[in-house]
Amino acid sequence: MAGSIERVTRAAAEAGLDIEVRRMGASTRTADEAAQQCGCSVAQIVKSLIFRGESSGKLYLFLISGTKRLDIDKAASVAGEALSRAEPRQIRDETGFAIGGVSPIGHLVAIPAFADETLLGFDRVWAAAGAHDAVFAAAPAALVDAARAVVAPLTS
Ligand code: 5CA
Repeated sequence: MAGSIERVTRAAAEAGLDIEVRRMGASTRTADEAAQQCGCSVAQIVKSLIFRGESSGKLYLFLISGTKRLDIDKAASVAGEALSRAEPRQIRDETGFAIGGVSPIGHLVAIPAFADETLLGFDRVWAAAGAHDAVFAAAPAALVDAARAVVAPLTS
């Protein structure tokens, strides 16, 4: 998607987050693939999961470690409504990113964001940068701030 990596870079700069986007030249679509390319543990990969509010139709972003599963009840509790998986088309229209490259920052539309508290236990994490082979590293607290994410327990 044209301009999506630039959108991530700009959002980071606006948030005061110093990042270097790396194009790996191989797929980083899944947490396992991203970890392989980054040479880090799967746990240090940040998954940017998009769900849709069943009442409002609005999207929500949940940031969790690559080895964790989102607890849908905990996610619904912080969102304040029941959630279901978002359609790829709505994800693309509102984030500006295709699935596999959804970044925690730089969305086209403001999306309420939440981060699992276990992410803060790492020195450094890696997240998608808007394309299926693009990633950036950050300190988790700085990434959570840049994403304006509310920290909560989101995994089991
Ligand atoms: N680039 C990597 C990590 S840096 C990445 O984006 N991983 S991810 O986990 O955040 O994004 C993949 C996620 O997209 C999957 O975990 C899954 O929850 C979601 N996904 C995959 N296929 C679909 C689909 N058809 N509809 C909605 N969500 C999907």
